[in-house]
Amino acid sequence: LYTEKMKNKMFAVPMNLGANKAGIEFGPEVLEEYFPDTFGEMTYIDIEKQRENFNEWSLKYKNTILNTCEKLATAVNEAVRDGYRPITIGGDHSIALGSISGVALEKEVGVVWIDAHGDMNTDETTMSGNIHGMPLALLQGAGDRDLVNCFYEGAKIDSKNVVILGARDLDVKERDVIEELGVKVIPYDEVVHKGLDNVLDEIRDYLKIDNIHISFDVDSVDPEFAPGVSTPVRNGFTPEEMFKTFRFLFKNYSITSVDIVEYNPVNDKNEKTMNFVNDLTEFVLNPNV
Ligand code: 4U7
Ligand code: MN
Ligand code: MN
Ligand code: MN
Repeated sequence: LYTEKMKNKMFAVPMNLGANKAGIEFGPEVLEEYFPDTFGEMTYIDIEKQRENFNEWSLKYKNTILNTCEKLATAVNEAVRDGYRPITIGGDHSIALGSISGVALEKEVGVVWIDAHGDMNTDETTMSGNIHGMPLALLQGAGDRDLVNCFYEGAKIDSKNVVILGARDLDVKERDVIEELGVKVIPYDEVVHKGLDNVLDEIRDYLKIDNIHISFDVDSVDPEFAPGVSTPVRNGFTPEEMFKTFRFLFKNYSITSVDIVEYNPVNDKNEKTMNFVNDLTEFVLNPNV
């Protein structure tokens, strides 16, 4: 057992501006209402609307997102310094800029980014202008300077310590950013062809760093099992595969911190996604590996 028992501290960030779509902001409150035992102790980061420059179409709601990420980073950083494992419940994926910045000031971390998408766009490559498609590039120092300098100046993570797992919807220019930075991508296709066990062994050989932050986007899971997201993409993980992946990561690395993002209750069917997110969060809070 690699991961020591750590006290958890949970943060809720009801942000939807990074996705620019309604629904994701209700994630934390719906989870808290249905599963108070799991989500009853969350500290909410409130979202203070900032004045925006709407001529910057490629960075929608940049100022409000940056302000929120800096508040989250401050809270997460304090939790890490106090010996907690911060768990951030979204909200859209833009908030990972805050959570990871907060951890990275204290510890050198690698990142396993579990997602149907790469989230490696910059303001120059994006086709949507939505910042939730950019956080992983920003954390490596690529993209808008103000966002790159969130919480403290410069890159927060080293590209060689990053793995994107489960991708199946990468934009053409986003691929160039991935290639330039040299980020390892394991598309979901590869999981199918090689088998999950082999892919996980490959990650263990590749990521030569003890501290890992897991950034989990619910849309990594197949929409059959997790329809409650804003940007569903077919052919993704089964819930069983995701539990196996989490068990593997907790067993082999020191998991400093976790994000669980992009759950959208408005798009859910039969509460499938909500139940899955609760089960996964329960594992994260009490990982019996
Ligand atoms: B998520 C997209 F164009 N790549 O940049 C973009 F396909 O956090 C999607 O992974 C981004 O859900 C998805 O807008 C961001 C699009
Ligand atoms: Mn994402
Ligand atoms: Mn995604
Ligand atoms: Mn999404």
